[in-house]
Amino acid sequence: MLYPKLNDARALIDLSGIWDFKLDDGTGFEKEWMKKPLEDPVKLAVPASYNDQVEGAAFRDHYGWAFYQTELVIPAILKGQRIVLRFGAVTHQAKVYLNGELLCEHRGGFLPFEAEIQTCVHPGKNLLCVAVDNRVDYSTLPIGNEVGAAFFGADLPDIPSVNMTRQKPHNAPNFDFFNYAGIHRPVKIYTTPFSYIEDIVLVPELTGTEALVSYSVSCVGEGEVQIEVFDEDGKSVAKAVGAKGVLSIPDAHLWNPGNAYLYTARVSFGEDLYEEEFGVRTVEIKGTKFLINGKPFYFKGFGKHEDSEVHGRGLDQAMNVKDLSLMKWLGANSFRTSHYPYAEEMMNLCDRLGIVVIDETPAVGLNFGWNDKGYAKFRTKEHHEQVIRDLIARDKNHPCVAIWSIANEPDTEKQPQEAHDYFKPLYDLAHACDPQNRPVSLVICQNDYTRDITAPEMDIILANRYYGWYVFGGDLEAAENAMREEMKYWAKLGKPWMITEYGADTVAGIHMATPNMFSEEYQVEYYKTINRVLDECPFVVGEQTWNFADFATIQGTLRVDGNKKGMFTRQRRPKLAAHYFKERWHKIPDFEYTK
Ligand code: GCB
Repeated sequence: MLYPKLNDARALIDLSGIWDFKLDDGTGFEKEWMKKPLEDPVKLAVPASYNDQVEGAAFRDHYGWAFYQTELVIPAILKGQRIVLRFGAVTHQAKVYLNGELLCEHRGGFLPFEAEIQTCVHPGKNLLCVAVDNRVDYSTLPIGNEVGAAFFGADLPDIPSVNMTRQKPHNAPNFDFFNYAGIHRPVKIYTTPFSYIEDIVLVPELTGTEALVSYSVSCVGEGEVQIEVFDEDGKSVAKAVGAKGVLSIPDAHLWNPGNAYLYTARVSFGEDLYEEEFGVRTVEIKGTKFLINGKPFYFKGFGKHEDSEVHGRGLDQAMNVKDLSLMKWLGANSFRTSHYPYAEEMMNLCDRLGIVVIDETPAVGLNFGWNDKGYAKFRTKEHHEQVIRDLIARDKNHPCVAIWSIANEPDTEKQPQEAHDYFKPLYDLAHACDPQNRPVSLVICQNDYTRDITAPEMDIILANRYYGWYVFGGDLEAAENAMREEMKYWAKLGKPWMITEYGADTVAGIHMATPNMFSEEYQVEYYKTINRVLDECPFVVGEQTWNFADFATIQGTLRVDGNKKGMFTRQRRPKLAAHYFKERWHKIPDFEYTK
């Protein structure tokens, strides 16, 4: 799906701003709130999560639907054009109404969707209403618990003598980040002529210094496709006619981590025009090495969240710029979009700045306790397939994307065969969807790794490990031994391996000469300990710490004002560990760290 852009052929209107908003009291659909202006609405900013914009537990802890409204004025000059209403992301489920009529529905809170509206709008003011549902359960991604405890002990297990009834239904997320909801990314209107460019696929390959870029353009209507590639100086370097073909760029500039170079493919079709940026770079696995442009790459960076004060999970462009600036300051070169696809604006920034991205689906929480039905209880398969298709359709041309992660920490151990039967087809699907055929994997959790038959079938092992925190917390000697022991197992597999999460909750400002857990010194000692083991293993291709910054979570006995494993506070102030990594990562080259 193409990102909406303004150009000679296409108009673009951003509907960001202050909208009317009302939490559903259970009667919203029955009383048809979508048909007339909301009564007594509050004013809310779009895009942003609704939870932290207004005081009160009703907003923070809302369960179910909420209604957004704004007036939509379509300028008369857009007449004669195809007009599309596009949402960057609405979390988790949306029903969109235009002038009281249902226009479209969408499931899944982290990917774009759009609908043509030229036949549903009239001159002057139109009423746009978006109903948003924040409920998570065994059919959604991410997963919400339907029975039993929420993540990290927010609920007690059933005790017969205790009245366990809650007053109100509530979400029980099976994931460790606050279940923010709302219109999280920009809402835009764009136009195209009626014969238009629907999609563009670009696949670069290298032969010596020449880049061969296979392209295909899908269009609707009548016209001829013309494509021309420009370099960063605006010089034309290749062109072709026809919907499919191969473009040759002699002496191509490569897109490299930390040193990005972007070409622009200018595509025209009849009256329509679209410019897609792309990079010439290859990604490939050979033995235990992860190669970018044919050279062994070492990932240095983070698991992140889209999370900031007040905005919640809503697009915060200044924070995105700041985060990538802090990564450069540290000598980091990569991050994972844990635990859902990030905003397109962030992906564009990573392309521009040469940050390597592990692009993850929202499949988090596919795990279970010993006594329940395991995989049989999840109703996610088709939705999971859909998000893989949609994520790759959205991000396929981004040079920053190096790996697709189809899930975070699913249970691959207690029911190994069931896990395999669930994930292997999804792995195959991801490969089939990606025109660039990038490596595909899933992120495994700390468990009895010898029982896991799913991870070894992935292209690269992505592993979250918490020796020294959840396992042997406070005993770094035991943590080091256990980590070293485990790595002997992975050494035999003959695949590249990277640590995608390791970390220790750290409250900024707690200092100790003899470090205890939660102190800034313990976080540093913890990382030094695990890094010692990583540095011994030539098949390790990267280290991504958990987390880039402190972030909001559900309330519970294991979380003190959120998850504190950040290397930065939620306000992006560095903890001691940031200075340790700054020194370490500036010494570790992007390429050929391990021979
Ligand atoms: C994990 C999860 C991540 C949590 C983290 C933690 O393994 O993947 O979502 O936030 O552990 O801090 O416990």
